[in-house]
Amino acid sequence: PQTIHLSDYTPPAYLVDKVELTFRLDPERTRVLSRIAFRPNPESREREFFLHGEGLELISSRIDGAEVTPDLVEGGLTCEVPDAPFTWEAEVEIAPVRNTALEGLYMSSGMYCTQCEAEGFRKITYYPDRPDVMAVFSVRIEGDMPVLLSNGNPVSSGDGFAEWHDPWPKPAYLFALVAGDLVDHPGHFTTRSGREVALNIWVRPGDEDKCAFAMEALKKSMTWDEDVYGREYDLDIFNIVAVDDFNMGAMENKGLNIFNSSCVLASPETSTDANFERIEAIIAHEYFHNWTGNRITCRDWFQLCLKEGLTVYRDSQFTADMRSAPVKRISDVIALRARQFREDNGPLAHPVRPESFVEINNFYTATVYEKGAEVIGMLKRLVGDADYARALDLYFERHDGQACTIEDWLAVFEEVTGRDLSQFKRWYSQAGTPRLKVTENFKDGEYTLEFEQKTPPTPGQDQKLPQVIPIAVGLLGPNGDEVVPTTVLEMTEARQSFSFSGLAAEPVPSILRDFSAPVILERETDNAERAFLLAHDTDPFNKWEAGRALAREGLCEMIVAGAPPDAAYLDAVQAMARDDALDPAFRALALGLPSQDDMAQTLHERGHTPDPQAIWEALETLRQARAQHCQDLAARLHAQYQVTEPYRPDAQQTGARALANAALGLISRLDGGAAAQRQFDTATNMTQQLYALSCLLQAGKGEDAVARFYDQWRHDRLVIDKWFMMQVLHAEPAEAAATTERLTRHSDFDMKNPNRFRATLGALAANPAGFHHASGAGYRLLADWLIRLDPVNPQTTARMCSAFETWKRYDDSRQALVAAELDRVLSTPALSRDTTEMLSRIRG
Ligand code: DPP
Ligand code: ZN
Repeated sequence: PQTIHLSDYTPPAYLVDKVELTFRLDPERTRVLSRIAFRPNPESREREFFLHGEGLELISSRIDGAEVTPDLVEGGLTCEVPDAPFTWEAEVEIAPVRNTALEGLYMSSGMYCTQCEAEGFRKITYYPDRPDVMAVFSVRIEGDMPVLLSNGNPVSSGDGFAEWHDPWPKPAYLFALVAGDLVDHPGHFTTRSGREVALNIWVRPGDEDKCAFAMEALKKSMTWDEDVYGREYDLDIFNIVAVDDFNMGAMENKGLNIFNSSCVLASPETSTDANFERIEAIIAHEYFHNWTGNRITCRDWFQLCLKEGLTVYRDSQFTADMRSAPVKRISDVIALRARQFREDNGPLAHPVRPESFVEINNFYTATVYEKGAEVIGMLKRLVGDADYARALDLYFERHDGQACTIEDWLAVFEEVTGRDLSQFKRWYSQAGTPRLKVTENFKDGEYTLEFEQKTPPTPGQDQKLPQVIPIAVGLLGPNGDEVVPTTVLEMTEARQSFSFSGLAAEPVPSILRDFSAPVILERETDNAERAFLLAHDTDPFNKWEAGRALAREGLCEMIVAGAPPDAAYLDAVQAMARDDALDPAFRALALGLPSQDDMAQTLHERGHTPDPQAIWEALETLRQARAQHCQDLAARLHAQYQVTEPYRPDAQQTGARALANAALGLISRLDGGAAAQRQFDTATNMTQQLYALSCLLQAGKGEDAVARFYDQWRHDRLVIDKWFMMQVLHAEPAEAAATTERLTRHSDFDMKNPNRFRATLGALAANPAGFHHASGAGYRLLADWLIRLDPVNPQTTARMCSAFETWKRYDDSRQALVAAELDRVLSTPALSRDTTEMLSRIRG
């Protein structure tokens, strides 16, 4: 397959002024008629006329009304065209019902829907399917479905047809069409300049009672974007549709967002608090794309972080404002380390703005999204809130209606602040997580921190240059008082010192507050100091971080040296959990332990070969010790934080339930599951029910609950996904592969549904001791399923390959087992471009 390079970018040869599409819907033979006004691009000297197209049957084509016979070539067609503006017309036939890849126009539970990002529109008709070609679309849909939707505003509709017009020029990846037997949850919003907007959430009949929360989240998002970024909505109608079969979480199509039903449908009985929070964030994310993504889009797919990094950053600000900022920050860092640091330290490492790809779908990654958002957070910290706001205003004003680059983005910051951001730009071009080593020195009242930064080599990048690192630091005095409040040090050199003078005694530093940069901090310190910071740090992130470090050090000692659980950690965590002045949500997070994968990363980082079984056992031992140590406290917390008011998925109740559940986790280690069984039997919401189920599975007492859970929820696809997932996640290491295999034979298992596939095989990858079991059964089972799914749905298959990305951390025997599986999948005839690229990069 062909590799595409950023450096090869050239502007499009032809621009599009206007697109008119007619769809005659039919599951096997949908006809798509296109009428497209082209003109030569004055900015390009290229005159070859090329249209992308994949899997299309061309019925007829005309230029300015005259029949033509184009050359059908690999990936599209070419044709002789006039050296002046002209009209292209084509009729093609496609078969949505046979489209299992879920890209382009496909069918899901009897409805038609589309997914065009990144390159799905070329599966609908011939078109210059690249984001820098923006055009105004009019769409006519013909079909015997009650609801017919497309982008923009409704123009007219009647028996078996509907017409839509989108006045805002857009790239083809934002095109959408939905047709089906859907019911509407309506709403309404008045923008601050007085535009009346009809809001709708469209779902399959039976799901209409699960839309209210998403509707409220949408209204909050619309208000927030006006208040915080000054951005108003720009059409008369905003539609959201829930679809059961969807490769991603959701898609920001102009005026017609399409959502994976798991990211929009919510009710207390069927959704956990975590589901509610995620739905609120994704509704916001897709809505915010209307400005950061749609009105201003990307010039090419290498610039994906321009819209995704910024939009993730915006949705994290939104969640911080709606809920608790510290809790959001801590949760984001946990996720960043789990997914992005893991990616950045393995064979799939790539810059926030990649320089080449084979299949762009493989670059919707934690690096582009989450590290891309971190880069924006750093930029804001460096320039300050006021200049950030000015730069964003200039960005929207200057680039509205354009397809832009990272250079355009940084230029508005340079202009507003007068700063030179050329060194900062390395965050976009250098892959890998910088290691930040710090040493300290105290003499005559002067305290000096010396930092050294180093980024390890990553594929294709041996040498790294120093990056700009904003390091937020505060200093605490020996009695725990803060003697120097948070200050942002701006590190630009490979090695650099910063001094604080006039200190009465040697302070304790709190470094990288609020996780001010996505780096790995390396500092020699001891558990006494970590316990001191856990008790006294005023920065909530670093307070949590201190507890996390204590746990991690204790676990390392247990795994590497066979030490018993660390008493200092047990005391410190108990003192923290007991402190009712602290936010319950924070305490629940601080009661969390590093994940198995986190420990494997840490051990590998320190030169040890991680043993997944030993990591699992150490975590089990520590959990058991903690349960014993906190026995009375756990019973008190579980009782005290029961919510008695009617269910609300807000930060306050969510925090209380999280702490009560954490306490139940401790209790279940000692009572053989009795309390968990009571909670399971009496639960009034999914947060309680699912957590109780997980405790029962953990205690080896899940059999009855698993059966009852299935009977209760067999009619609800999204809840049954949880049922599949829980059993795999909590299977003992030696049984995980067999449990997964058994579930793939269950009549409700359906590999064509990405949610179900991920709930089952993805859960195996998320059970590290099971997946990496020395028998190799986990590797073999996943490889079998990659081979099966690849011809059906390459995108979801390719995503799942990252389960193998850490394989070189492990021992020779595991490496040999993985290598054999990777080679077996790679040698499968007709393996997709998506999966081939992923596995070749992982294989190395
Ligand atoms: N739908 C995906 C997202 O919103 C891709 N744009 O991030
Ligand atoms: Zn996005």
